[in-house]
Amino acid sequence: MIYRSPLPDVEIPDVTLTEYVIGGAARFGDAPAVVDGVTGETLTYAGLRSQVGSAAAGLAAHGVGPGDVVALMSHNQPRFVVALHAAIAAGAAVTPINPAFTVGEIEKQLRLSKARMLIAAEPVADKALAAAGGAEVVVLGEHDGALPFDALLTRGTAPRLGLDPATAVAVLPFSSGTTGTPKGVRLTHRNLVANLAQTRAGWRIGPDDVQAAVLPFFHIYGFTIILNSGLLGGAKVVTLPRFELDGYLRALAAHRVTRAYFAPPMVLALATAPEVSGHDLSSLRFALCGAAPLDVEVTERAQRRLGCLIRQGYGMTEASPGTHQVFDDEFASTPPGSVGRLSPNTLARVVSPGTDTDVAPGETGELLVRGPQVMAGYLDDPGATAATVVDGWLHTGDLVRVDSDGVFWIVDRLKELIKYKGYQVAPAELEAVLLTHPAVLDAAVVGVPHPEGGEAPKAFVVASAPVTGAELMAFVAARVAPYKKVREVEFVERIPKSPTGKILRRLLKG
Ligand code: 4UV
Repeated sequence: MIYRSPLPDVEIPDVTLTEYVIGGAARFGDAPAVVDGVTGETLTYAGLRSQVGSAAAGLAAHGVGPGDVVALMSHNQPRFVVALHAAIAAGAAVTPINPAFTVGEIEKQLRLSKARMLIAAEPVADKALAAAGGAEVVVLGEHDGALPFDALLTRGTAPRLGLDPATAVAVLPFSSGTTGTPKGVRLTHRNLVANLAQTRAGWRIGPDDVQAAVLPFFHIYGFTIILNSGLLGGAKVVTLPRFELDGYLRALAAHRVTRAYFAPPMVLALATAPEVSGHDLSSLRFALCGAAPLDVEVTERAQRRLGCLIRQGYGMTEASPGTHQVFDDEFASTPPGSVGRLSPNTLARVVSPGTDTDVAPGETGELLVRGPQVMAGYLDDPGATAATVVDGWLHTGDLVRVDSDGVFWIVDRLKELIKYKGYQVAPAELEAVLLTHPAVLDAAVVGVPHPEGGEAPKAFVVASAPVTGAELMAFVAARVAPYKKVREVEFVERIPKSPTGKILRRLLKG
């Protein structure tokens, strides 16, 4: 049983990501493209196009070209956008790094991605320099020991490269997928162009739109759905470096934001905070929440306060990310709590987990998706790729059901991935850290409910020497970004495992 989109297939232009996203920027001229919601610094479409061209020429003159990987580590700001598209226009693949990472985590991503250059925001330049190894550090601003990004701006224009959009990797975000530690996700130009074209079929984003961009561009939701969809449509994208309720509400009102994008903790804050009523949010006509489950009752409370419907988005890094959409034309009629219907050019199956057998319509099963947005594969990991994309079908690791209108509902997560505030936390990564502690003989990490994060990591530990839970939590916290912290420890006699040594996480979740 194969499910299809209600929309006809769309044509996918045979161009690079940057050509697609800002190739038409000339049409929007001096209209604002990206505005820093804190400083007010504004990059117009004409300015974006010319800065991307000259920085791409500078990067090319500096030796960056096809086959290279450039790492980009920054909060949301207009310079992120210039650096991103300049590196892509120079022919490189960009691997985005979370600026909250520790030096050890940055080193690891640089090593795995084989990045030759690390472009970093000024506030995280010291970490970048400490982690860089053989990679050259370029700073968005100025910082001792790093090449200023502006020094790369030349009078030239982007080189003509003849890249094949179908095979050249444009972006290399990291995701743990259904199992194991984070892996580079090879997203080609075609994957990303396809997802933008698919998304555009369901959403009319135009020059009159203003998109609030607080969710990070280094994550695929911020990257494709907020930033690049906005630029493709000619909208104004207003960047904020982090979510802080009052500043966020002020930005929504001051910029007359029309389209807002949330992760569940933001909706929770909006549902409960009295401040919301003090701001004029009458410009809002679309609000989307995704990246983790969202409670329907919380949704209803938040949308009453906002005066705007909130619907859910769903996708995953490995699908560039969108596979489903609540279309603009069906926004009000799509039930809250669902993730809408299939995007164009996308097929889905719902199977009994671990088998290739379709479940009956309306029954719960694992979602498999297929379409031009599905990744080319994991970097240097053919085993994980073969286990995740089988005969072209991406195994999402999510349990879903489909109703008789073709509307999908995410029911549960089958895969081991933990989502803290929508951010990926890979249990295998935390287990590896715990196992380096001298008093830890064995460890397993699972997600448990958490009031702010939705869920958070809890460690089950077999100790070989006296140690406290607080000591182990501090040990992990010193080595990982704050959102990955282990927030609970339970000591056990042994970790339940299958005969092949696989941790039986469901037993630990209770
Ligand atoms: O790989 P990733 O970190 O990717 C994402 C992508 C999020 C979005 C959000 C809005 C969109 O419109 C869109 O296209 C993509 O988070 O994590 C993927 C996993 O996150 C869970 C699910 O387990 C995915 O496999 N997830 C994402 N959205 C939802 C969700 C949701 N609405 N409800 C429940 N779980």
